Amino acid sequence: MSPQSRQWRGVIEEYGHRLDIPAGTPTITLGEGGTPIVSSAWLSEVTGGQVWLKVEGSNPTGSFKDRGMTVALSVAVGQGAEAVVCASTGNTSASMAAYAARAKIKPLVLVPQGKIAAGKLAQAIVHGAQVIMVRGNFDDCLAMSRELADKYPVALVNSVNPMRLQGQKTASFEIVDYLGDAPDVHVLPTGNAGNISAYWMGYEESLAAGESTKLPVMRGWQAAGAAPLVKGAPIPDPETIASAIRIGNPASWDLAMAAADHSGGKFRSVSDEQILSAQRQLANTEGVFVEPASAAGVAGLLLEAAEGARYDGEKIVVTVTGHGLKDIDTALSTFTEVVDTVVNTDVDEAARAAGLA
Ligand code: AN7
Repeated sequence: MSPQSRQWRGVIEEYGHRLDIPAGTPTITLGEGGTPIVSSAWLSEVTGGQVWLKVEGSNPTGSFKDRGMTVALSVAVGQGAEAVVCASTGNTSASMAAYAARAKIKPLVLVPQGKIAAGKLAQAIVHGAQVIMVRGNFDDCLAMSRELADKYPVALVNSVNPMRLQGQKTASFEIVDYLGDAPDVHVLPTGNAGNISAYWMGYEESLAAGESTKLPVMRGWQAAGAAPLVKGAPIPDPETIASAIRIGNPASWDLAMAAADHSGGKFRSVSDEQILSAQRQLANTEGVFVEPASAAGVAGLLLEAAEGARYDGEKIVVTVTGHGLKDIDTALSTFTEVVDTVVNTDVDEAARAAGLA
């Protein structure tokens, strides 16, 4: 890249000095990170605070997973790995497959059969991953992936690999950079709980480095049918339409609980209906199309506002974690009155159909 270029260079080049990774690690990047922070007049009005959306669907493979995957794959390659494995509800596998293709190593993904959104599965396939469907849920796939990595020459890149959180913490750095300080509240969907743990690490490091003056209250939102962190115990059979967060036994349980406790935050849940409603409202009010799981935080903010919570004078950042195009089947399933107007090649007919004439 030319020296005068102002293009974003990916999280390792931008934040390498703040990442705890082995010296001499090569850089496998697709230019991830540097995602938009979009103000939301709608959510600001509803809550009384100032609300921004951190739009992680703008990452190269369409989700926040790319921040962690650039680091995990770079370190794996630096350590001589020839194959990588992950369990996934979809986005981790899409991201891993892309970075593994770039690193020229073999990607192996374990996913719960029939529970992966079509767009994500397509990504894993097209990037050349070996996709193994498991008759079980995500938690079963993660247990199998861990064991595969223990017994065979394949590196595990789920978020139990600490390199993933190193990469994902950079989202906090970007938010602190944009706002000039940490927000008062940070809201995000929570499944395997790596992301909330990574954000918290990033905010703590920003404070320690003198980049910010405070720590946000961390608010994680789960789907009602898959809310182990709300219940306080693993859920053996998690179920939700938000397939990305259909997880019953989060790997980063302790880190996530510590983030909530130490920040004065907590976990709550929203129903599938609330998630789908928030997804649709966000798309047609703010122009931001996110996948169902990604709308859980927005749904939570709306729920608490409806319960009477006020955030006057406070700054709130809501991470929307993945792109709406990942799962169009679920997005369109909420439309009962399907627009299906067919006209001849006749402008007047089109005008009448559109209500213009
Ligand atoms: C869009 O891809 O776990 O709490 O295997 O895809 O850090 O797990 C995805 C999780 C939120 C939850 N939003 O984040 C996987 C996987 C989206 C996601 C989450 C996921 P974590």
